[in-house]
Amino acid sequence: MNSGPLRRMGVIERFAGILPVSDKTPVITLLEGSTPLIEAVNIKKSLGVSFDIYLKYEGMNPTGSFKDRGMTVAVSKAAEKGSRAVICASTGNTSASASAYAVRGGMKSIVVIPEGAIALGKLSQALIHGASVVAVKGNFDRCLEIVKDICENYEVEMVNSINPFRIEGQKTAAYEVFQDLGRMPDYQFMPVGNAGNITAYWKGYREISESGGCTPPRMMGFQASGAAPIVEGRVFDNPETVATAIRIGNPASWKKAEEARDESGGVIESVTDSEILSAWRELACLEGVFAEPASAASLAGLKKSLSAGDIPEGFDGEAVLVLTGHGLKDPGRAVESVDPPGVVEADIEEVARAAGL
Ligand code: AN7
Repeated sequence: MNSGPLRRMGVIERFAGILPVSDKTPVITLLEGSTPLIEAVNIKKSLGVSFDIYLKYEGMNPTGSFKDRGMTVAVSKAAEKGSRAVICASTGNTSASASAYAVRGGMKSIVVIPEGAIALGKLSQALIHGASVVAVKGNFDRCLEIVKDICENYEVEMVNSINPFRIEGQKTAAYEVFQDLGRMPDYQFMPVGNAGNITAYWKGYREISESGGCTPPRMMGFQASGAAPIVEGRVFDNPETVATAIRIGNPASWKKAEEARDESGGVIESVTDSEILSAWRELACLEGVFAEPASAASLAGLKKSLSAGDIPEGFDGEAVLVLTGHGLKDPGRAVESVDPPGVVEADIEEVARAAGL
């Protein structure tokens, strides 16, 4: 047994060799990355499949989502060039991450969010970190247009995923999956919103495959059916879904997501809100993993692919489901979706009876 404490590394330190950083880059980190890859034995059993399913639990990042991987690189590069402020449009998680990393880097952060459309946990993070939070009477897509315009006119660094450093940081998740499995998975299922993450994973897997000669996974991306621009090939002017994280009608990395799909032999499909919510409950009740609703689009997508026959009968390889954000981001929805707890007198017998003992 190792007697010393295990020292945790952030993404930049762990993956310096594959990131656009140098000795001159100040490392702004909260020790993100190195998230668990959890084998989903109960889901495997309940689906009755012969392949192995792994959950890449990105909710275990410092601010509770995968955004931290890209944010450490984007904010460190902004610090390297002397930026004083960062800005993003966000459905919530990017704003939480940007505001936390800006604090670490001694920068101001500005987050532009759609009014009333982000989960409370995410809003609370941006606010407590001291970001300038601006709620716009419009959806995410409008927020992103405004942020792009602001960046052309003011001295402020854009940290949405159109910032290439975000993609570089996020690709490290593909390296972790590869290292933890000891091989490439055959399929990867994940939610798609602005499509930065599928772009980033594909970049990571492609790099690994080019240097090692192994076949990268099929990228299986899933949008919510009320916000499915890539699936339907049209901008959604009024995207709607319970999965507010992916309530996006005009994804910034649309073309790159299509490339990831086509080059990997994957699909980008849609899943309904009710499919998302039942997958979300299964993750919690079968595996003990509490992810946010948008994350559950990956399991909903796996179930859809199985019933569509997109996975060959008897396939016995490996599938990774990316769980992009933590369930505690949106506790209100969890409480709403189940029966409230029973209330009894403070009496041992009443408590035991109510508990079904
Ligand atoms: C939990 O925070 O777009 O396809 O502004 O928070 O890379 O956009 C969040 C997106 C999936 C989709 N799961 O990722 C934002 C934002 C969760 C998310 C996505 C998001 P992309």
